[in-house]
Amino acid sequence: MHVAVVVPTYQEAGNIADVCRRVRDVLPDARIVVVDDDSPDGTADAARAVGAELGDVEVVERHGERGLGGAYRLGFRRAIDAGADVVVQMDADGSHDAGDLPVLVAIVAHGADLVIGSRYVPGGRTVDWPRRRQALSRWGNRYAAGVLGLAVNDATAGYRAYSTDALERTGFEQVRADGYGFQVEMTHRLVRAEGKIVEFPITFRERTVGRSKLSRGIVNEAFGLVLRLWVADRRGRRERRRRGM
Ligand SMILES: Nc1nc2c(ncn2[C@@H]2O[C@H](COP(=O)(O)OP(=O)(O)O)[C@@H](O)[C@H]2O)c(=O)[nH]1
Ligand SMILES: [Mg+2]
Repeated sequence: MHVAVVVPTYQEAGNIADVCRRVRDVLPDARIVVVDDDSPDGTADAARAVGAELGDVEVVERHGERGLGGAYRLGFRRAIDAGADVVVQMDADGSHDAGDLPVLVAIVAHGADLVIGSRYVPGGRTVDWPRRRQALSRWGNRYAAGVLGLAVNDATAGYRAYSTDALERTGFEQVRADGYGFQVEMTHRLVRAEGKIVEFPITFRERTVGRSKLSRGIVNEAFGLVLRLWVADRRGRRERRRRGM
């Protein structure tokens, strides 16, 4: 079972070495794919330096482009091309505990299409998040799941593992959404495809180094995206009814 861990980075020079070391400690055979968007703080160089020490760290640099969605699309493709059976996505800032990796991977190995490291199932939590941030994430998730009927508690989560087969079936390269919207749209695609989704409780810790890059604009984009997906679902249902399916 080949595992690749895709880590998108923007301005994470102070974090990237630690996260790569932690991943290597728990999954000695995993490939690490860092996707950096030309961070001015030298994140890519820091990633290459730690890669030289650890081995099997691929540093992919995008120039003149920003955005989490694009970084994931490219990182996933690289991971699949390198032969991964399981593709994990993980933040660089220490919010996601590498200690959870073995169980996330094991759940996929046992047949799940997607396992979400979830803050909003019993046992899951967020630590050191300001109340406002917590409320926004909690209600954003209720809104997305409620409107789209997702039956997933943490559709915006960025700590996940996909089976490569399921990932290919989602057509992830067609997803245009960015930021939290990317996570929601990927979840929506898998739910519609009747994929087997498992939520595993995690503790999400606010970063201690650097700062968040996900802005108000990204949040608003995700709200609009949910409505667009809802409209598309309705259209699809009507179309199928008309064709008598
Ligand atoms: N490649 C790339 N990575 C990004 C971008 N924006 C955020 N990231 C990375 O995505 C992860 C999550 O972003 P972060 O700012 O911590 O979001 P938050 O945890 O929701 O506050 C981190 O590893 C970031 O470095 C981007 O535009 N491009
Ligand atoms: Mg973060």
